[in-house]
Amino acid sequence: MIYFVTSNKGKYAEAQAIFGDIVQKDIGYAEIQADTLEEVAIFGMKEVAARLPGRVMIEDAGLFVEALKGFPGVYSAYVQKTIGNPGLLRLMEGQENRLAYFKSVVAYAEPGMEAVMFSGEVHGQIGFEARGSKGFGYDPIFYVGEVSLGEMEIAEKNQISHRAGSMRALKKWLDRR
Ligand code: ITT
Repeated sequence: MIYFVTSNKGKYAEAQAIFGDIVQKDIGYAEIQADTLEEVAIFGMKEVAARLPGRVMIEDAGLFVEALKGFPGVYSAYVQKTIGNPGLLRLMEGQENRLAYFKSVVAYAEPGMEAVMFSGEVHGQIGFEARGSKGFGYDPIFYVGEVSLGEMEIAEKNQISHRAGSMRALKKWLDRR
């Protein structure tokens, strides 16, 4: 049994669709201010592994907008909480370059081993309006082709998403051992 330490139900639902038998643990951990998702994940994993001996995984994700030089990136959670999707759409007003990507970094550890990490990305565009009420976070304003992630069922999002990429890579690694 693997514990997925996250406060985010949407993330958990997506991961569960890939792994099956995982358990959500909403115990929180310190997310340091760092330049990369990898650093945030490594640091978080140290704390989580110490507090929860067993098979554990955590995941850190971010939205990187090209016209905003990668913002909100590692600050995605804070930006979502403060200005939210309407605020990000406002920042993008008048911007022709809508290119953006999501990145996910998952870290996994079990007692007696170094943590391993896997990442995934999905490239798309920031739309001009929010669409759809499925998913969570930035999903309604992130479009792949004509469709926003907020309009996709989990199964559809999991065909293309950053999280599906990182989690499938971890699953493959676990299955091959
Ligand atoms: P944790 O407890 O797992 O940290 P979190 O929601 O804080 O949950 P992150 O720090 O990894 O997760 O996420 C950063 C922000 O990006 C946060 O506001 C998320 O809602 C958003 N986000 C992450 N993955 C997303 C996705 O697949 N679709 C839309 N928004 C996403």
